[in-house]
Amino acid sequence: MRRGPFRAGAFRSPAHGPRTAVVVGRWLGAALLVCFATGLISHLLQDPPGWLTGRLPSRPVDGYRITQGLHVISGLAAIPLAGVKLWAVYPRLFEWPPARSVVHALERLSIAVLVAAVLLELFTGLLNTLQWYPWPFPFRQTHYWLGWTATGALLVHLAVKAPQLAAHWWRSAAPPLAERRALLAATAAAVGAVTLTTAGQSVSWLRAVDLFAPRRPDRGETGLPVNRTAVQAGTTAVPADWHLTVDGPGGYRIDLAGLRALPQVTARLPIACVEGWSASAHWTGVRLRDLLDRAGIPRGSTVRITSLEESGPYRVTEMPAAYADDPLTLLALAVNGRELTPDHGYPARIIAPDRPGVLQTKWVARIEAL
Ligand SMILES: Nc1nc2c(c(=O)[nH]1)N[C@H]1C(S)=C(S)[C@@H](COP(=O)(O)O)O[C@H]1N2
Ligand SMILES: [Mo]
Repeated sequence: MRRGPFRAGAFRSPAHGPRTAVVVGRWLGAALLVCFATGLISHLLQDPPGWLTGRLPSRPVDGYRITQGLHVISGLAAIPLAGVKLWAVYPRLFEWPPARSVVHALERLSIAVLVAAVLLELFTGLLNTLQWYPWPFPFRQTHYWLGWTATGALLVHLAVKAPQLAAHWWRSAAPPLAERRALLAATAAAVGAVTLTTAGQSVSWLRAVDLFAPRRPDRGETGLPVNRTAVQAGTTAVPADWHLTVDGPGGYRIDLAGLRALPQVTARLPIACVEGWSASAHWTGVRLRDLLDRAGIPRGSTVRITSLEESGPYRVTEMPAAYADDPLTLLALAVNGRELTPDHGYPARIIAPDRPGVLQTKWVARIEAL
C-alpha cells in the first residue's frame, strides 16, 4: 500500500538526514536567536513597558541602527537556511506509520507549530521590508507574538532533539560525504549572496553591492530615503501661519523665524527605520531641551510630540526623559546643510539618538510634557 514518497527508500540523496539537519540547524538556530533578541529590543524601544521607560539609553547614538541592521540581516539569512533545513528533513513527513505513540504524535505536532511559526515570521518580516501588508491583521503585534511562538517552539525542539543533537554534533559522527559537502557549500554561498546584496541598506561600506534591498539609502535629493512622503501624509501645504506650540507651565508659541533665531546645533545622527534601512545625516536645529526649558518643563519629564499630519500611525510620539534631555536631541530645521524638504518633515522634525525611525516625528506641530 505504500506508494510514492511513502515507499521505503523513496528518498535517495544521502545528504538528507540528521547530520545535515544539525549542521544547517546550528546556523539557522543562531540566526533565529539573534533575530529574536534584536526584535525584542526593537519592540521594547517602540513600546516600552512602564518599568523600562525611565531606563532606556540614548547612547550609543547608533545603537538601534546596529541592532535593527542585525535583525534584518539575520532574518534574511534565515530564509535560505530554513529552506535547506526543511529539505534535509522533509522525507520524515512520509514516515510510516505517521505516529508511533502519543508522545511521538505530540512531538510531530510541535514541529508543525515550529515550522509554521518560523515560516510565517520570516515571510511577514520580508514583506515588511517592502512595506507591503497583504493581510488583514496588524503587522507589528503579529510579528511580535509569532516571534515568541517560534522561539518557544524552537527551544522545545532543541530539548526534544537533544539526544540527536549530541549524537550528530561532531564531524566524527558521520562519515564524510561529497553530497553533503556540496550542499553545505551551496548553502553558505546562498546565505553569503543574500547577505552581501542586501546588507548595504544598513551597513554603509556594503552600499556598492546593495543590489536587492528595497531601498538605497544613498539615493535621493538629500541622500536620505523617505518612508512616508508629504503627499502621503497630506502635509504638503504647511499653513503660512505655522507655529510650534510648546505646552507647559510657561507654554508658548513660536514660528519658524523664531526657531531659526534660537541657538542652532548640528549633530550627526542616523535614521534607522524598522523596515531595515538606515542612514546618517547632519541635522541642524534647536535642542529639544532648550525648547522645554523655555516652557518651564523640568528635566526628567516625558514629552509628547504631535505632528501636523491628520492621521497616521506615527502622528504622535511619546519621548522618555532620557531622549528629551539628551543634548543631541533636536527639533531639526535642516539636514545636510539644507532646509528640510517637505518629505523630510518641513518645517520641523524630531531627531533623537538611538531611537527607531518610526519615532522621529516629522512635520511637528506641538510639544507637551506628560
Ligand atoms: N509624522 C510622521 N513622522 C514620521 C513618519 C510618519 O509616517 N509620520 N514616518 C517615520 C518613519 S517610519 C521613518 S523611518 C522616518 C523617516 O524619516 P525620513 O523620511 O526623513 O527619512 O520618519 C518617521 N517620522
Ligand atoms: Mo520607518
